[in-house]
Amino acid sequence: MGLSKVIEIHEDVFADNDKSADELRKYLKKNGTLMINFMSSPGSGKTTTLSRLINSLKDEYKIALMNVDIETSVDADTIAKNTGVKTLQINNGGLCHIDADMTSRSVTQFDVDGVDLLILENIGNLVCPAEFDTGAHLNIMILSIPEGDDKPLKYPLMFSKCDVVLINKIDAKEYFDFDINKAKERIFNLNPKAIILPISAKTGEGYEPLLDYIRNQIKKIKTKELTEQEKEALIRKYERGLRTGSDIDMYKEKNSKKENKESLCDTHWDGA
Ligand SMILES: Nc1nc2c(ncn2[C@@H]2O[C@H](COP(=O)(O)OP(=O)(O)OP(=O)(O)O)[C@@H](O)[C@H]2O)c(=O)[nH]1
Ligand SMILES: [Mg+2]
Repeated sequence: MGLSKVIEIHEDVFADNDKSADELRKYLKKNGTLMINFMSSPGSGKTTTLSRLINSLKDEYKIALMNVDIETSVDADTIAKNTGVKTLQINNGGLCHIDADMTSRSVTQFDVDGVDLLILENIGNLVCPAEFDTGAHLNIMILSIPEGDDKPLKYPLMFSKCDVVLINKIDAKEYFDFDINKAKERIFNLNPKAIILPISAKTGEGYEPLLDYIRNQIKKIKTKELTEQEKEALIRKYERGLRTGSDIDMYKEKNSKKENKESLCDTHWDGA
C-alpha cells in the first residue's frame, strides 16, 4: 500500500515536470529562442566547450547562458569574462538536477527577449540531469576522452536522452585507451539517432560541424508553421493549375520547411 503510493507520487512529479517543460518549449519557440541543455560529468569540458562555441557564434546570434551549480558563480563568471554574453548563475540548493519549473523561473527572471540561442550548462552529473526534462529543445552531452569509452554502458539513460554526443578532449587521445569506434557503437546501440562529434574545446578541432548543426537548429526554431488555412489555400491554388514557377516554388519551399520542422518534432518536442 505504502509502496504503491510512493510510485504514484513519483509518476506525478515526472508528469508535472513534462507539462512544465512542454510549456517552456512552446514559450521559447514563440519567442524565436532555441534552448540547448548541455550535460556531462564534472570536468568533461562544458564550460570550455561553451566559451569557444559562444565566441564562434556571438557575431551571428544573440546568445545568453544560464549555468547551474550547487554553489558559486565560477562558471557563469568565466563564460561572461571569456565571451561577454549575458549569463545567469542558478544555485539549486544542493540538488543534483534542475527541473522544468526551476528552469522556467530562471528564464522569466533572466528576460530572454530577442535571444536567439539560450544555453543551459547543467550540473556536472551523468545520472540525475538525464531524468528531468528541462524544457530545452535539444540535449547535448559531452563525454571526454579521459572518462573512458565504457560510459555509455554505465550511464545508458543519459546517452539515450541526448540528440548530440560530443566526444571532447580528442587532443589528449594518445594518452588514454579510449576507443572512439567502441564508444560510437555503444552510443548507437542506445540511441541510433544520436549525432556523434569528436571535438577538442582546447584546440577547436571538430567545431565546424557542431557550429553548422546549431545554426541549422536556430533556423528551424524560427521557421513559422503554416496555418491549416494557409496550407489549404496553397494546395487549392496549386490544384487549380495556377502553376507559375513562383507559386510552385513557394509551395514546395513552405512544405519543405514544414517537413524540416516535423523532423525536429519527431525527435525532440511537439513544437506546437
Ligand atoms: N586537453 C584538454 N583539456 C580540456 C578540454 N576541454 C576542457 N579541458 C580542461 O578540462 C578541465 C575541466 O573543464 P571545464 O570546462 O571546467 O569542465 P566542466 O564540464 O565545465 O566542469 P564542471 O562545470 O565542474 O562540471 C579544465 O582544466 C579544462 O581546461 C579539451 O578539449 N582538451
Ligand atoms: Mg563548468
